[in-house]
Amino acid sequence: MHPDATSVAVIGLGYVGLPTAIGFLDAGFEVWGVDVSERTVAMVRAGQNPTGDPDVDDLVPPPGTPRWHVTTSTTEAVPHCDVVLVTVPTPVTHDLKPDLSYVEAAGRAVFGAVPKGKNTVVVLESTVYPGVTAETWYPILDELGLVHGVDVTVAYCPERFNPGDAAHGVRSVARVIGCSDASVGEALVGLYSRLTSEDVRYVGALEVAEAAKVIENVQRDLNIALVNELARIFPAMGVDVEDVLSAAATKWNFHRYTPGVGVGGHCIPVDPYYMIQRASNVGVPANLITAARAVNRSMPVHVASVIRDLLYRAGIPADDNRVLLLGWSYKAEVGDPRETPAEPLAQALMDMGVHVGAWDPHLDGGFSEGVQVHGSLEEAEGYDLAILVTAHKACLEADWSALKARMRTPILYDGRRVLDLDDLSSKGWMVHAVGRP
Ligand code: SAJ
Repeated sequence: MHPDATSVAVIGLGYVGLPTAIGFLDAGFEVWGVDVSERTVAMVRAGQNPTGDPDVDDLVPPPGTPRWHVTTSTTEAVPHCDVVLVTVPTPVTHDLKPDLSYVEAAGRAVFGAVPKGKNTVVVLESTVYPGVTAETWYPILDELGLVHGVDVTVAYCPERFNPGDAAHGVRSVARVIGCSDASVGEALVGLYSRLTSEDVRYVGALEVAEAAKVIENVQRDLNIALVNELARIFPAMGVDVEDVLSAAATKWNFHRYTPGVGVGGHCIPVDPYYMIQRASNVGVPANLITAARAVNRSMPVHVASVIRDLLYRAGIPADDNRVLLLGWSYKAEVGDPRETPAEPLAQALMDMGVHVGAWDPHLDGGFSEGVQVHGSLEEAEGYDLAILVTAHKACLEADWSALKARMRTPILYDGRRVLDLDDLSSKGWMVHAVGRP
């Protein structure tokens, strides 16, 4: 790879790929954006944002922007580029096994298009477990008769994108690079250093960079699981977990996390399964990682049972419970229902015969079957309990007095520990919260 590479292809124009492509364009590169979706390509070509991330709305280049090409054809884009970045999904299957089909398909399309002898550098950015890049892509190189280091060099640079957090966009986040060829690794340091103002370093083998990204999110899942487990223990002792966490947080190296109705998104609840799979492959149990996943996955059903009990103790007839979910998206200020805890929470309530309504100002769709969706909070009335599921600013700033007036019974459950319960109690709400006695 020429140290002064000037052209970059980005395969997959989703919530990571599109900002990455735009970032390299702004950094002065010739950029080819590729996506299999005609709809995505058409929207991007028209200067529109096909992702759910509002931070991208104003960033998509208008039609006719120089050095900016968007196509559905990998074959068309790759020959123009010194470096190809692959930012495709790496979800887990219904039985929680890693789904590497997108990585495989993208690799096959890219390697099938690299010019012989050009040593195109192909970088996987999607989150995978250690070993995936080599195990998935090297066999394709052999199959296509490509020589590593002559026709193509493979590298790994995990995306560290934080949806809804402009402060940690692609141009302001540290990166690590793994590659079997140190000179290519160092050349990629130069390339990514033109993208981001933060630290970029070559960390050695592919597996080191792959493992770093996975454990970043595994650690986060474990930390959240700890506070969620404490949120079940302390109320049973008559103690509010938030009081305990506030006290503990006075210690200089206590890292505070917040208990909630559950852990959603395409990163935190997913990446640990990659690590579990890899540990299983090498015959070493991942007991703690597995247990943390079980704790976080249990929260929505736990909260549903707490809510059912609250309704029972309030004397609401068991065959006529109505619960309103405030927020559905997995994360505040983001319109993304993937792995949202709202789904199992709503399902558990509906399985108990509860009528479930939902309102999320950031989502037009993605709600579970059977949930009554409200386009505006003003439409919601006659409920017995409202639960804050997603800490959207619009939820926090809702007209709580007006909502209370429309409730059949004014019971409020703060599922994210972000509300001023004393203030709401003074407004006549019967307040409860996760982790509170
Ligand atoms: N959550 C809690 N308690 C917490 C923190 C989060 O219950 O203390 C829940 C959230 O409500 C959400 C889920 O966990 O349902 C995930 O939240 P997140 O803040 O981790 O957001 P993500 O999933 O968008 O994670 C991304 C990740 N970024 C990358 O993978 C590049 C993660 O590594 C970042 O640490 C995280 O953003 C971030 O810092 O916000």
